[in-house]
Order: sequence, then structure tokens, then C-alpha cells
Amino acid sequence: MDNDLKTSISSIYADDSEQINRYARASQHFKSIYGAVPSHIFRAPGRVNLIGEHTDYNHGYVMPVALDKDVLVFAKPRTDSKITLNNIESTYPETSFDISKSIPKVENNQWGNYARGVAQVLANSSQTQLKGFDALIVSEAPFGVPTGAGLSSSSALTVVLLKAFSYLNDYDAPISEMVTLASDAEWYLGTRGGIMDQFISLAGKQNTALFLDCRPDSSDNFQTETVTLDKDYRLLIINSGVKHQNVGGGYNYRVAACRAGVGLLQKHYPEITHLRDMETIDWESFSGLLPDISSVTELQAQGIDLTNIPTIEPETQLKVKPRCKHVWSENKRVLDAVKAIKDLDMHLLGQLMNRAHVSARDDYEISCPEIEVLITSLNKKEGVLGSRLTGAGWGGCVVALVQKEFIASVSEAVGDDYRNLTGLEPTIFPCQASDGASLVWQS
Ligand code: NG1
Repeated sequence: MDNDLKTSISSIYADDSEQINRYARASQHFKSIYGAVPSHIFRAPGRVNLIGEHTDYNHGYVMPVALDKDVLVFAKPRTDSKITLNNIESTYPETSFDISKSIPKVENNQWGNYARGVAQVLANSSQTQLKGFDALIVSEAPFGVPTGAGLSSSSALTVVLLKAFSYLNDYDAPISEMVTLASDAEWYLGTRGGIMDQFISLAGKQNTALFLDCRPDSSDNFQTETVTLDKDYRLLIINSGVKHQNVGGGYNYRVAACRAGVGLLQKHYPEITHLRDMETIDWESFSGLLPDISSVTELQAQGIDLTNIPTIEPETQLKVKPRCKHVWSENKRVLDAVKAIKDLDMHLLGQLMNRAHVSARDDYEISCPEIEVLITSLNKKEGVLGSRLTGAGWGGCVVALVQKEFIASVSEAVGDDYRNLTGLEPTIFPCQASDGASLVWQS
């Protein structure tokens, strides 16, 4: 293997020997498909969110960490505008398309549609005809980002493709524009998500979490601060193996409920645009303005705009008050968590994570029985200061704050509990914070 590539791999991953083999295997695989070696390799990481769930699309606060689990693109530019994509996992069949101003989605080709979404947003914002490339996508276990696990495999895939497309077409843009492009590309697939995942996948930093304010400032930039955990504690990630899907009902209903809350509050607080704007006002003083539950038709009759959210039907019932309560309280917990980390008060951080989980379970209703088994088990273990579901919910992963010397015993005991109580096999690993997306190597 090329020495520059080896050096680059060593600077990215804590354990580079396995990664060197991974990259070598993928290069061979690329050659066996395309008959030539790749000329460029890009990577983008998945993420775990320490605290701040479903706040990003409400212009709120989050605290994600970029993982060393990532999606790679091995690529070779073409002279025409065709994109050909293969995947190292044979369950994803080859797919190809031409870059143009109108790229239709293809039914039953979800993974290819992520590339179509990226090509579409770039084609829309570029003055020149974009050139295509042949690519191999690499995100295999245990190094890749598991799908449907709340670790943002979709954004890692979107961001690495955006890196490849933009670099190979000399399309240079500041980070805030890249975040918006990546987020728009995911909207193309139908999720009305926020910007947390794309931001951390682009701008994560080794060994730190990022406190991110998801409200763009007057220059359209996002304010961030790196935060570092006390070195005696680690984040443990446990994948329940229950897969979740954002494209569809539950996620968009939550987005709609928050938007309905803003619409109703605007009648009394005309200056607000997002739930974030209520952060300095007591919950008790405004919660009476929100209905516990209301249908889309009833809300629209009150002048609330719920257009442009896929899967929302007139009869859809939205639980406006509890959803808004979660977002309002979660923003406060993130701010308190930043302070707790700075004060080296890990016990308070653990309590805030526990409270965040209760709010996500009871007010946002995004937990599920398997996640509850993990949380209950973790809460009883020595060395665990707090735990919560991480990501969109309905399955996926739990993140726990654990005293370093208890990582091995907690992993073993929680794994046993989970297997015994659910019959499912969890995947458990300590969080290793990595840098954001990059060009790893070029020939
Ligand atoms: P995951 O967990 O990757 O599905 C989703 C959204 C985030 C954020 C979280 C909940 C996308 C791409 N990701 O993440 O923006 O809203 O849920 O905090 O929509």
C-alpha cells in the first residue's frame, strides 16, 4: 500500500492495522469491478449524540460526537456526467444515473437515492455541468456505520458523497453551505430533519464532542464549542439491533407537531420562529396555549401551515403539547450539560442524560421495549452515571456515561441481560471520537 495512504489512515484511526487491511481489500474490490485502481478515497463518520434529541430542527442545541465508524467512497473520475455506484456489501446492487437538473428518485433504490439527492442539490447550485465518477461505497461491519441504528449512517453516506462530488468537480464552499447542501439532499429523500448529523459528520473533532447551536447566525454560520469529557469517564454505545427508519411517519409527525406548536404560540408571541425562541419563558406560562392533541385539519383551520411535510394526512393526530415540552426542556438540559462538563461534574451530566431519556420516552414517545430493557439494565450497574437513547428513536442505540474502569464489566453484564430478556444480540463498543469528513488520499 502507498505510504501516504498508510500515514493518512494512521492519523485517522486509533487502531490502524485493521483499517489498513480494510482499505486494501476495498481497493482490490474496486479494481475487480472497474478494471482500474481508484484515484481518490473519501471518508465521512457517523455520530453519537450525547444529549439534545430532536432539538436540531427546532433551532436548538445538540452535543454530538463524530465516531471512528465511517462510510468510505473509493472513486475514479469520468469524463462524462454518469455516476456508477457499487457497494462492497453485495445486498446493495449496482446503480447508475446521469447528473442533470432533474434527477428522479428510483423506487426501491434507497441507497442509490442518497447519491441522486446529492447530485441533484449540487446540480441545482452549480453553474457548470458536473462530471461523474465510478465509485465503491464501503461501510461494512464492524468498521462502517450500522444502518438504522441512530448513528446517522444516512448523513455519513450523504456527506461522503457530497465530499466526493464537490472535490472531483472543484466545487468549493464554506462549511455552512456544505451542511445546507447535505441536509437538502436528505430532504430529497423525504426526511424533514435538522442539520446536526451533517454538521458533525463534516466538522467533528478527534477526542471531543461538539456543542452546536443549530440556529444559523446573521452570516448563516453555526456557532460551536468543543467540549471534552473528564478522562476518567467514557461513553459506551449499545446498539439494540432494532432498526429504525426516518423516511416516513413518526419522525415527520414530530416535526409537524413542533411546527404546529410554533404556529399556535405565534398568536401570542409574534416574534418567534422556532421552539428555541421560548427558551427564556417558563413552561407554565405558555403551555396552556397548546392542545394536548389535535388533528392536522383542526390545526389548519386555525391557520397553521403544515404544508411541505411528507406523510402528513388531514386526519393525522399531533400531540402538540408533550412534543413541545420535550423540546423546550431538552434545550435547557443541553445547556446544563455543557456547564456540568466544564465543571467536571460527571454525576450531574449522568442525571441530565437520565432526565433526557425520560422526556424522550414519555413526552416525545420515541423509545421502544428493547431500548427500555437496555436502559433498565444500565441503570442498575455499578459505574454507570447515566444513559439515554440516542438518535431519532424507535430502536437504534443507547449511549451511557460510564466510569472508565467499569467499561468491560458493564458491557458484559448489560449484554447478558439484553440477550436473556429479548433474545437479541446487542453490539457494544466504547465511543472513539474522530475527525469529520475528509479526502483520505489521492494518487
Ligand atoms: P438519526 O438518528 O440519524 O436518524 C435524526 C435526524 C437528526 C436529528 C435526530 C434526532 C436526519 C438525517 N437526522 O437522526 O437531524 O433530528 O434524528 O435528534 O434527519
